[in-house]
Amino acid sequence: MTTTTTDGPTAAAGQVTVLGLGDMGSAIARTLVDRGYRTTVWNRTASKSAPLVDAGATAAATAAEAVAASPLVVVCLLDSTAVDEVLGSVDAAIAGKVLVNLTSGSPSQARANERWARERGAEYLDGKIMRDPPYVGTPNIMFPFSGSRSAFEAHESTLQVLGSIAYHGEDAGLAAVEFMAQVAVAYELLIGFLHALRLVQAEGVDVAEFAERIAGSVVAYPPLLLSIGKAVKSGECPPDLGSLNVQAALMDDMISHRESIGVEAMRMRQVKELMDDRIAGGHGEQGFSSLFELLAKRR
Ligand code: FVH
Repeated sequence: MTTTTTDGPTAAAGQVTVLGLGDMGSAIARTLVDRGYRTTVWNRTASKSAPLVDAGATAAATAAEAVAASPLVVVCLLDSTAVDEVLGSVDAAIAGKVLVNLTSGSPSQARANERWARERGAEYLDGKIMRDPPYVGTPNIMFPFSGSRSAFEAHESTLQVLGSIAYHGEDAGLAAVEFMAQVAVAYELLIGFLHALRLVQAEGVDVAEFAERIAGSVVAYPPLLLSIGKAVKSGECPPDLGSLNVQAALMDDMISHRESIGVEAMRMRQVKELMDDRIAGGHGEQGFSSLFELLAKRR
């Protein structure tokens, strides 16, 4: 995987089309206009192109007309259903273009889009967006890409204008794999955090002050994440937060404490069940990382 960060203003900027002018598509188009790209825009609700036209973009009447205007076509729509509808209306006009789809979606949708583009003589890059619209055009937003390597290399300097970028490989689904996994970690962490807030609030502790303390203690997590990654890769799972035997002894207290103050304990019960399963299998001396072994069969 290669990672690069945002460039400064581009002197000899090219032509780019942006399909989709929601919050994110508009931020992308605005950034391209500001960096000197001749930018053609299209949106289902045509009125959303007005601010961009005022800024210097050209509005096209149809998606196919917009695609015809530029060698590089960036798509940023709500979801894969919208992408299918818009690309369906573009169809053969995509021939000879590089199609960059930044719409959130699954690896299989990305691979299907790659086939769709290839069958029509276009190159395909799938990209995902790892932060909010205000960060577009800064190094503080990450865009993982996958798909055509030649398309990525040819348009790398333009893609860098949008933020920090990383190329994950020729399999078009890999950017979505990265996106789905990163988003999953965020949601798992945040739902755990919300449970903890509920817990401290039920005990009369100030939630905002607790949040400040947690913000301070999460700096200890990166080394733990790295060691768990190594443990899972090697299959050797030494004690990390202690052995599972020691960790499991705490779980009943964690669960009964939550239940006694009316806080939902489902997630802690799930963790305990996994620990008990590993211990019953003779792995009680291993660490938390060894729960990984149980996660595939529970799909
Ligand atoms: N906004 C964010 O913070 C997040 C950050 C992380 C990545 N996401 C993804 O970016 C994609 C676009 O999100 P968005 O914020 O621009 O979304 P909206 O502002 O709701 O705009 C949606 C655009 O999609 C168009 N659209 C929807 N359905 C259709 C359709 N059937 N045919 C044609 N266009 C369609 C919509 O058009 P209109 O309603 O204005 O006519 C907007 O252009 C998304 O994948 C996020 O997950 C953003």
